[in-house]
Amino acid sequence: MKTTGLTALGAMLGMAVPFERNLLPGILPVALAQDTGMDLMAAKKGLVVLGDRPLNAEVPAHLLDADITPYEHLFVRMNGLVPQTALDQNAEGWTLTIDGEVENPLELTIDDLKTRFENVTRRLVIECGGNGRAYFQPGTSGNQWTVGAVGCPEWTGVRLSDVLKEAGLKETAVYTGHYSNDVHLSGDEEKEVISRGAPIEKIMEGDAIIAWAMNGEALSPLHGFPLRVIVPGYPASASQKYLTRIWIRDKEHDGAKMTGDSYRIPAYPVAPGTEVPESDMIVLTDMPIKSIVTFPQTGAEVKADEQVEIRGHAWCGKGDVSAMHISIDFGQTWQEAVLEPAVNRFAWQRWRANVTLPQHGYYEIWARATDGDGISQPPLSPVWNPRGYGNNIQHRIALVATA
Ligand SMILES: Nc1nc2c(c(=O)[nH]1)N[C@H]1C(S)=C(S)[C@@H](COP(=O)(O)O)O[C@H]1N2
Ligand SMILES: [Mo]
Repeated sequence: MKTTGLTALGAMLGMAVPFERNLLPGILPVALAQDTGMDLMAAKKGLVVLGDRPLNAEVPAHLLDADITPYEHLFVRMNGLVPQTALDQNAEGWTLTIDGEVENPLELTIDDLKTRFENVTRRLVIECGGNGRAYFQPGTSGNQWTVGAVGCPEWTGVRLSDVLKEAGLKETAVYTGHYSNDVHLSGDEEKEVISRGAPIEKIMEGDAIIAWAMNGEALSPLHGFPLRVIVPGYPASASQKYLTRIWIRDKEHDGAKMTGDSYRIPAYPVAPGTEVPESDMIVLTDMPIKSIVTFPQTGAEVKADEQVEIRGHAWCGKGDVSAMHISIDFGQTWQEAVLEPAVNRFAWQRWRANVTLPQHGYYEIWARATDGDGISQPPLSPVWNPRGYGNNIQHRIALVATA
């Protein structure tokens, strides 16, 4: 067989493809059809699938009512394909490498992590940087997430800061770079799917963890089996699943989806639709203050003149929600909700309010959280950015009051 001068497709298949010019873009050769992880969605309940290649699915607001988001109601965001090791739930020989700007590079087994470092269990919000993208005008490319690319499961693992202390950070250490073994959509094993990171300062605050369990069970194939990072407060793209390596960098990490306009926003506010030069784009870090109404379900019927409980969650990338308000009159007046304290830093906070709708008819509940700096969620989409990140527009639900 002649294997020289192959096209990219030929190289992938390992042989010439004589009629390649007839293959329309988007038609994947059967021989390359991979498992996209779609059958794993059977155990998810009520999610809205935005795409199957890569697999992306969000959660309707009313299914996010639990304090601890259960497996079946956690959103899924894949940039590539679920790796075979995860599909097989095979962690045999899995190691995590810590290298780069460290005194003692480490190669740790999962057992090493479990036994050599203090184990911690924390409720930590993960929210996709693009959650809310669907509300930007003009629209921006990417998954059209509405409100449900967020969740707050309970994670068990070790502090990433403890592991980095053991590795001994050099003076030159400034950023982490996260790696995994998921497969690029092209099937090309050489191509990185995603490799993002966080400033060392953020990691050394001690909130970021390397987790092996979610809600008391081993991580699932969709959520990073056998190890993942959780960098709470940051867009969840920093929370690498299927973690194999953390490369300590001497500069801002420049792995896949760290550069260009991926997870980056303009350094200054721009008018909607503006083309922003790459040099003026900066990495998206703390996610903005946000809240969600999880009960009642939008469209629910309630009785006029009777008290109804409205509830949901509030969270903030800086970790401090200071107040929660709701309005039943399209934002004319606001009532303060009762805001419960967080069980730990970066867990979402339950809020509740009782309202009485004065007469029969159509109402909306608008929800607005305020962060520790006094910054509240806007009633309209916040500052537009080319890729539609960080939209913390107030969540609204509809209620019908019957006489
Ligand atoms: N290895 C790997 N890690 C990843 C991703 C990915 O595609 N591959 N997606 C990231 C993004 S963009 C998000 S929003 C979260 C989603 O986490 P979840 O699927 O567990 O909800 O994982 C992050 N970690
Ligand atoms: Mo994401």
